[in-house]
Amino acid sequence: MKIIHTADLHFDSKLETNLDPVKAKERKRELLNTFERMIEYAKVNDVSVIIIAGDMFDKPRISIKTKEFVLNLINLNPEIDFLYALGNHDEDSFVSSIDSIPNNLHIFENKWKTLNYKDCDITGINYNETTEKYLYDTLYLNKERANIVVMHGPLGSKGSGINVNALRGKGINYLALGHIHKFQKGSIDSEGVFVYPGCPEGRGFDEIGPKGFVLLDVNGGIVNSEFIPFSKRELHEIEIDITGIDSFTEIRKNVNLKTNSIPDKDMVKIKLVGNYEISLIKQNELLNEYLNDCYYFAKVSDESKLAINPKDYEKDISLKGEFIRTVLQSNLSPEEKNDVIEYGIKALMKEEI
Ligand SMILES: [Mn+2]
Repeated sequence: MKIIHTADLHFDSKLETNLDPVKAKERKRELLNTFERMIEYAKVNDVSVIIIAGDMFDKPRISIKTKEFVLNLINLNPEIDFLYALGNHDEDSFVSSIDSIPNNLHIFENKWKTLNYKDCDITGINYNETTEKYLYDTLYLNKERANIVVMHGPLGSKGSGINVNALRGKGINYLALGHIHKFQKGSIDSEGVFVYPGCPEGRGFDEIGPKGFVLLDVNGGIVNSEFIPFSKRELHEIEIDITGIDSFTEIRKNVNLKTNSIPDKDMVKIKLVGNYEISLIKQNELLNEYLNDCYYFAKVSDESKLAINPKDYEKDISLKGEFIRTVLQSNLSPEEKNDVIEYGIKALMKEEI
């Protein structure tokens, strides 16, 4: 029996931190399209259950379009069971706004509920302030069976998250979690693992790297699981050390070397780091435009620092030398000194600030 474990779809996320309104709208649709593709994958690969371990939506208010889209997909695929545990972003507005809940949509509640399938039992609960008080003491599984347990929350100790230690010896083979947006797998005890599938699509540069879902194969009481990269686009953060680099052309050459394997449909953030010489003219805006021509979206974040050796300016009688000495002797913090020197030098060189 095959099962998909997904979570943190966050439909209707704003997505406007980086993207312009047109692309943000497009990306919002892509989140839904990826869910639809996941269902197609399920049909083609004989998957009979899709577990959604919370945060299907992003906020209490769900647009009618999104609600209809999701409900239609569930209704049009009666051969697949959708098992849904509420997450901290879900509240219950989706569930309470449905006139008739599809037969193949099973929503977990504030007490443990088990669904029995041919090869395994799937048991879930909505993790929240109320249920965390009793969920450990009320979980009883049939240890003769393969057991999958579903919840949404961070790892932690009792009272501040899901306490994996308190779930040892309960007979869990696979704990299907949601909340952490990056794929993560660890062991509970000799019998079982806990898994966060991560979100199916990265939404910002705090969600970089491969995104997808986990495919479970339950056979003869054994649960095997595998992360399947599935996102339409991937977000990348690439560090470029500009220490010792003396021209914009060379910066761009280094950027090209480090990004040439990234597909143009992806999103790229270039982080400039290191200590650069005063003589370097960086042209970050030009780099930004160049990259945006190469990728769906790109941005340059400049965290490099000016390399200043005070000794070089001890005897420099030029205005530049005088200026740098004054700043270095001031009471400013090292970061402020760096910024003041950088802007000052640029002004002295009649550059754009
Ligand atoms: Mn989430």
